[in-house]
Amino acid sequence: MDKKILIGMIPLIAAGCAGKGGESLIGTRPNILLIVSDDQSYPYAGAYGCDWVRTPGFDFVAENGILFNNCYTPNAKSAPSRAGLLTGRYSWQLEEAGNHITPWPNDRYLTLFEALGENGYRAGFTGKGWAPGDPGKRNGKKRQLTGKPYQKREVASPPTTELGKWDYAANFADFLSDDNGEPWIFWMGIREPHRKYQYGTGLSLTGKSLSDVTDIPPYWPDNEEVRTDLLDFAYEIEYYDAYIVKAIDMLREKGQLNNTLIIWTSDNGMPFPRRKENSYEHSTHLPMAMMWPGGIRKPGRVCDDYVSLVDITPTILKLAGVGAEEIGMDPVYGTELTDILANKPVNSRDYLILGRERHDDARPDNQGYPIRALLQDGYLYIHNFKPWLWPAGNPETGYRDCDSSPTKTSILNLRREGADTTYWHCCMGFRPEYELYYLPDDPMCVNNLSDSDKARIEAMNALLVSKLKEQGDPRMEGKGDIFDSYPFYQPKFQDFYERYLRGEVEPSDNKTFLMSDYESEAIAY
Ligand SMILES: [Ca+2]
Repeated sequence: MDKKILIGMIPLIAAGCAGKGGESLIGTRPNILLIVSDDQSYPYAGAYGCDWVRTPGFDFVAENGILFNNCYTPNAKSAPSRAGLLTGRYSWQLEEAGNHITPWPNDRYLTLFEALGENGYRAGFTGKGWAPGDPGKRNGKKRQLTGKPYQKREVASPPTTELGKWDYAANFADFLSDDNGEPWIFWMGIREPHRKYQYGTGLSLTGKSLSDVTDIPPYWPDNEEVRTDLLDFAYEIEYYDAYIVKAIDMLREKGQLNNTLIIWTSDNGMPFPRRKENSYEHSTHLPMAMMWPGGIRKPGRVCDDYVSLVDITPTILKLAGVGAEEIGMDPVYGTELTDILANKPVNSRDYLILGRERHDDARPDNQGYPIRALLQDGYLYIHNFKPWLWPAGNPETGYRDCDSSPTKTSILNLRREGADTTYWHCCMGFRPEYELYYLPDDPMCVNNLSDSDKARIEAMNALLVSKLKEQGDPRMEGKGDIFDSYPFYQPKFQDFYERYLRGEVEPSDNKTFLMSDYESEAIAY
């Protein structure tokens, strides 16, 4: 059957369902506005009670929809996290696309935007889509994994030197004006609060003071550099929030707000040591809110269920009234959330699976840092498969699995000066093979219970392994190192460690990495 005809029939079927119970949202085909910020951890938004990050836009969406208290990404790094969101699959189910800065496999793993774009939805994006990496080809053509680009509109004079160049709202207006009568799906790829930040602008542009910052974790020094860094991070969130307010106003003016599901989240945790790239609470726990005046029942709710970024694709497919495989995608492994939107009793998954393979070019032999983890009943169990590797990357090449920052510099300098090594050990030092944290008591993940609660580890590990086997995770079959064999998408990343030690590359400071991070002396451990 022609798929376009098939999708055209869905609303009739769905209308029948809705008529009986009045509650089902399946097949109602709303427009979808998916807002994905870059590197924003939970709870850094006003709606979560963080009063030094002011987010009227996010708070509005939460107050008029659902605020999710337990949304996590399986993999706390841009490209693999976005790949999971776009396919409804875990990063270890996506071959090369499960790593960072790699090619997306040609003709494989059709994304939600590609599939819906060919089946009755108009799909587009602005800002950062699936990145960084090479999207590869499908049927010989360069792929558009997040739909058609709308990138023409740029900000004439951004308030700091380090903000993204895109005018998200103006590009979204261009997309809306291309209306062809189909429902649409739009990826608002926010560049903030990715590094780097213009130092001190979080103070100079907002009237805040260093004492406004709360909850400095015990693994960072509480000093002026760290507090300034956090306020700069907050400023970038506040900057992009204003663009979403504009986008929502635009939808209202066009009469489309009522029939648009807004999903607002991030791709991974904040770019600070022991956060982004890891599997800890502030690495993987993300802000999320959804609003849909014409769909979400009983708006103004809070949802405490465990929700994963891989749940977004199956949810949107349900709303579109199509199955993944029916429109050419691979099977999805996320859990669809339409019952949560409809305020129906939810008998959902009571655990979340997290993990990672290779992120940046941070170690010898192009090795990653393999982790799998399970979150259940407030406990976070982490299995570090190779505890003999440097978790943040090798010191002699600057710990490249940890973005450069004033906070990182402060931690590195305190060790070099012999003043304090505690922070360095927590953020850069080796880790045990097993970790266990009870998040309600220990959200910073510093009190490892793995030695005192072996029964819990055993039970959690059994569940984790059984689920990963169901997912076909190569690491469960002793084939996990295949992730280290996938090439980076640009030669400059490949064998970086060896080429640097041989003196074949002269790395210089760039947006993400500073030469001052590189350790010139061996570190006794
Ligand atoms: Ca990111």
